[in-house]
Amino acid sequence: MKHEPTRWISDYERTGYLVVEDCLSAATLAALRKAIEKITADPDSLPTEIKRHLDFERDYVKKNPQYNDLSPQQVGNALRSIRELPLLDPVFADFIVYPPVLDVLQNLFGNSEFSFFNCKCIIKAPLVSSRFRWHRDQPYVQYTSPNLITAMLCLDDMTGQNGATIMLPGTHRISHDKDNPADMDIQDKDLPDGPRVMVTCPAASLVLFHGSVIHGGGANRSDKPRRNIISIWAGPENLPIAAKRYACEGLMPRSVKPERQRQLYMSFPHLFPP
Ligand SMILES: O=C(O)CCC(=O)C(=O)O
Repeated sequence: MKHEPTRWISDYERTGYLVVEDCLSAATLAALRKAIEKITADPDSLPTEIKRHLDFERDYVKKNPQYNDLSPQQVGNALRSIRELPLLDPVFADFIVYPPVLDVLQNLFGNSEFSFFNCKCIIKAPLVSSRFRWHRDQPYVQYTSPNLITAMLCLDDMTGQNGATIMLPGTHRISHDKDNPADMDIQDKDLPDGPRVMVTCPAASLVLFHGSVIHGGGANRSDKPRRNIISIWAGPENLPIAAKRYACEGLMPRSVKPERQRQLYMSFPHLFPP
C-alpha cells in the first residue's frame, strides 16, 4: 500500500469516500477468501449457530422483489451477507487489528481513539444477486454522533458487470437528520442532484466512506462472486445508544490509553505476546 495521508484526507473530506489500492497482502487476501468460501460453499448444511448469522438472497428477494429480476427459487442457495464475522473464524477477528486498515482510519479520523463497531461480508453472488438500494449507513449504526467510517475491503475486483458500489460524492455534507429511517432506503426520485460514481477497483483495495454518504449498487450478473468485508468504525467519544452490542464492539486498536491497550492485548494474546 502506498502511504499517501494527504491524498487520503483530501479525497475523503471532498467526496466523502476514498479508495486505497493494495491494502492487503496476497497471503491475507487468500486467507480471507478461503474462510468466506468455507461458509458460502454449502450454507444450507451449516450448523444453526453459524446459520443464524447468514442472510440468504432467497429470503431477501421474497421480501424485496423490486431489487431483483429473478424469483426466490431462481436465486437458489446464494448468500447475501454473513454477519458477525469475528465470531465465525479467527482470521476475521484478527483482521480487526490489520495495520494497513488502521493506518488509513487513524488518518481519516485524525485521532487514535476510534473504536470498532462490527464486521460483516457483503456478497453479490454470481448471476443472481439483487441490486443494492440507495442508503446511508448512519441510521443502521445508532451511535451518539455521525462520526462513523465504513471500511470496505474488496476480496474481488469491483467492476461494472459485478455490481461495484456506486457513491454519490459530497452527500456527506448535505444537512440531514443522522437517524432518519428514510435514509435506509432512498427512492430514485428523492436522490440529490449530482454525479454518481461507480467505484471500480482491483481486489485487495480498501474503500472507505463516511456514514452519511449515499451509496448503492447494481446486481452481479457476471459469473464470479463479488465480496466485500465491511467493518464500521466510530470516531473518538462516539458511543453506542442501542441496547444490542456486536462481537468485539468497542475495541480501540490504536488507543494510547493504557487500559485500552491492555484490553487489546488481552483480547488478542496470540498477536501481542507479553
Ligand atoms: O458492498 C457494497 O457494494 C456496499 C454494501 C453496503 O452498502 C452496505 O453494506 O451498507
